[in-house]
Amino acid sequence: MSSLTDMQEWQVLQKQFELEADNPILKYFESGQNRFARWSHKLGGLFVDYSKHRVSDKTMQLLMDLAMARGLESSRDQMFAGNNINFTEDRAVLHIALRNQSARPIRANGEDVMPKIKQVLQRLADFTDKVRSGEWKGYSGKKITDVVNIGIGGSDLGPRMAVTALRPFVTDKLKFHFVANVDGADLSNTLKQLNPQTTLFIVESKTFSTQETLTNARTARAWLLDKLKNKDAILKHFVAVSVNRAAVKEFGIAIEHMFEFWDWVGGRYSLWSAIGLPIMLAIGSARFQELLSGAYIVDEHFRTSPIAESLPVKLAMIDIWYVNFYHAKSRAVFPYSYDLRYLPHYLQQAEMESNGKQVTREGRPVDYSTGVVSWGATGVNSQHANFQMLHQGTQLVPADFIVALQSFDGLPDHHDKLVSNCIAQTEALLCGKSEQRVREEMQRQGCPISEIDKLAPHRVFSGNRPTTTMVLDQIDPETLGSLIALYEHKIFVQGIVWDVNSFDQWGVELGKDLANTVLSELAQTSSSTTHDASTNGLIDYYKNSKAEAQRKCGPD
Ligand code: G6Q
Repeated sequence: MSSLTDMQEWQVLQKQFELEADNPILKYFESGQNRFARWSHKLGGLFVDYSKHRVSDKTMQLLMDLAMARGLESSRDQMFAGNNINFTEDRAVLHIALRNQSARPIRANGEDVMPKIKQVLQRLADFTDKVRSGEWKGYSGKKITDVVNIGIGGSDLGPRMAVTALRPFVTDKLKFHFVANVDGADLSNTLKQLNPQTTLFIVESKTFSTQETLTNARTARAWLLDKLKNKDAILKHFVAVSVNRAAVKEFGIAIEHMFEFWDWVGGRYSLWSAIGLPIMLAIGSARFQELLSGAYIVDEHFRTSPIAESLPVKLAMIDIWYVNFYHAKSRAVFPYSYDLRYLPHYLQQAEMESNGKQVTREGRPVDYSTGVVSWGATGVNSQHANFQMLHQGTQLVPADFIVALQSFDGLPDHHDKLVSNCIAQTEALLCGKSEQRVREEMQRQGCPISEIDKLAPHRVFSGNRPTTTMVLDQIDPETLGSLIALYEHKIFVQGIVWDVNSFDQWGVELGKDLANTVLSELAQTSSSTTHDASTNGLIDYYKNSKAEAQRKCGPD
């Protein structure tokens, strides 16, 4: 047994599970319990209802006992104090410093990081003002009309999600494009839409060594030089965001056009840093500040609240209840918002890359699940696609439903329908539909008994399927900042309970190494022999097919 499953608090929870696993959630709503009021929380522009869960008051208390026993308070304090909690990379984890709105210094390796954060923020704001006002001109003297972000993973998903989510706040003077995939289709399709004289490329890469990003950036640079015929054009059309000054310089981007961030900002936690430049260009520096302020509201709640009153802790522990006791294999998020359509992708990276780990912080294999498959898509589209399995499938899939009180589109009829669908789905998942009710309905519709017998079982919904509903005042920078920070801290709490390092990503690094190894072999004419038989076979199959195609197309 591991130190987690060996703990008394864990074993008490296991017994509690045996007692309560099949309890209907509806029982917790019985009169006098006031559960909706007690199991919901208003934090900044977020209202979170976590009452529709298979968690009793007693279970919640035991989950909190476990969180306390895992030393959550001191781990949280260590993060805020700038200790090197990402110990496999010997780094602090300070995305919280990027949105610190107080005068409180935050130190990494003894140095207060706040002055340099403010300095870079000011440079970003100055640059943003110049581009948005048209003062920043392209090489031929024209204003910028299109911004292309070239980056992948943490250097893509955050800006892409936020620029899309904040559509009503985005300037109509600039069009935003995001290129991530090394598949040439991504870049070439984007380039087709662009005028080189009015395009600004932002190359975002923490390391500035990522194959996909550098390949896209080099091709974009070649395209620009081909069109504008002068290498000085790069100065006006390329800026970089990175921690790696030398590589940026070598690429040919002037250091004064590089915006810095630091090794204590993890890629998937970086949208608050200079990686947020596309967001700032889109919504302006004042609105970007609101995004940071929104996150700060949640940071302060997490930093100062007692564990038992902390919203991210509660949400984290509810998930742990499903993952480790019900053995749920996935969790889902359904934004009832077209603008939030990239949120499930963003959260998928945040959750799966942070906690998809197989050893404890001491390096011992875990004997419990450390995460789930995180997935999702927009409501209502999901209702017409994957919700069938949520309602009647055999897997337990706890789900977050996200919706806003206000829409910006001036179509109230649409918005009421959107909201009603969201609420109705959580009700249906909770309440289900019994066989008796199905039969009564069919009888009222005049169905013959033979048909009722045949069809009733297919129309039954077992219900008791858990959901959290998050109602945003509106999808604005501040509320989005709060929402993302809430998920970030939830992920942090889970990492502490599971005893994993949530802030490294050796699985991603592996892909980066392997890609270059295979690539070098694709250029060789001899057969591959250094891999397993399947990998050798695939490499040879590709090389031989490509050679054959070239022979056919070549001069005859
Ligand atoms: C995020 C990961 C990963 C990373 C990308 C891009 O936490 O580390 O998604 O962001 O691999 O890396 P670069 O920014 O270094 O290009």
